[in-house]
Amino acid sequence: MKEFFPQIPYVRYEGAKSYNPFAFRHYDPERVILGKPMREHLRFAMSYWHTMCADGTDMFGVGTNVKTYGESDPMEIAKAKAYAAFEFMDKLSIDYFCFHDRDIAPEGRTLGESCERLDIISDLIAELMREHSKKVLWGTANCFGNPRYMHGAGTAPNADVFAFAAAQIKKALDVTIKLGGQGYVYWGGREGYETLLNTDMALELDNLAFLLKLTSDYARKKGFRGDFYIEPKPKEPTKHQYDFDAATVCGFLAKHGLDKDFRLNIEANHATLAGHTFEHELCVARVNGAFGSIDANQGDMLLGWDTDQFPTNVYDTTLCMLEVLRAGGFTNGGLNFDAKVRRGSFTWEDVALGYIAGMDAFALGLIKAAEIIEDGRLDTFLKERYSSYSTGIGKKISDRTVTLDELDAYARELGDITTNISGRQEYLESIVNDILFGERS
Ligand code: XUL
Ligand code: CO
Repeated sequence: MKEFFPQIPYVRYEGAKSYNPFAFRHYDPERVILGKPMREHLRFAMSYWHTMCADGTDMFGVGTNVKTYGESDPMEIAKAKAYAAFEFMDKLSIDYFCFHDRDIAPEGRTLGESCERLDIISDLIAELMREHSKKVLWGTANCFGNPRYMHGAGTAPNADVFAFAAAQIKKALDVTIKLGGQGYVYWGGREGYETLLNTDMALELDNLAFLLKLTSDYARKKGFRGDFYIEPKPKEPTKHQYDFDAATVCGFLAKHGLDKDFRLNIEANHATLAGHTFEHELCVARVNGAFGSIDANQGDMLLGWDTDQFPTNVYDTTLCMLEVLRAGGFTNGGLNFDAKVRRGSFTWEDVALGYIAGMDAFALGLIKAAEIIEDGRLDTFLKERYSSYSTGIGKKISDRTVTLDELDAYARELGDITTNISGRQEYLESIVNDILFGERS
């Protein structure tokens, strides 16, 4: 078997003191944290599009890491890419991958030809998955790249485009099911608008919901038992993306009766583009019963677009993993590295080093989040802060047994309120610092 990446060794855990760049310093897959091995907590996935396809092309220049794998015919490239993908996952100890239909097989001249190509490549991928013991975290359809989707897919003003998108998603679901995918993501690539002057928002949103319903019902009928995820993003490529953020998506799902069957795939960089923290989006998902999966990356706070950088900020990964633990951990979801190396990091070694950095950052995040929970000071503070709801009038409010007249009478007796206590934000932030960097850590 041809080796595609002789320059990348099999990456193993060597401990925090290791200076070997091709070693994990923190990700020790079998280490048990809060009763579960790290590998099961983190469920790392490789993104096929960034890792195997994206070559660094930007609007100012061509690719810097050409990803044709020694082939020139598009189907031969797709096959070689599949072999390369499994070698890469093996070397990085990654158990899952995520893909768009068009990442794994090139689009044909007709929908029929595209589907045939998908059949051929997904047969090969199924075989490689068995051989290498890899699993699909989620699949999806690229309904944004082809020019036909210039005005959107489910929200297109052209009914032919809606029909094409529905058919494309149907096939992407077939392939995801065939590969045993544990989830299916809908990222509304161009589901949004550039100007309201040419947009019928009500019609577009209703059509989008109908597309989700039609296709998700189809998958359930075909026996798909995994999760459907919506991936919120506020802008880019369109000026306004309908799936703006977690709260907007939860409202949309509830309005259209889709909330029972859909969860969220939260992406760090999308959260910050929406003006939220990563942990805020995860918390909104959790409290709405919609926590599902994560696209792990980080943005650049000085830039206004989706830079999809490998996540290295341990403060953020810690607060993220705290949310994941509070949500009870992943079920079908996991941490998909929707991340790419910078254009100047143009070698395959850089791609491997990017993954190592990201996996170690999340391993550290998990370790530190578990320490925060075991330390208990944050949880105790939180419980105490709301303790007025456990007794007296607060208990009646909690039990929903109080009447407005009762509250009125009670409030009149209060005089001025003297029972507020400090929020202690600075102290709480210092606890997090102690756990991350303090002497005891
Ligand atoms: C785009 C993005 C996508 C989705 C899958 O910003 O995040 O790659 O994750 O379509
Ligand atoms: Co993403």
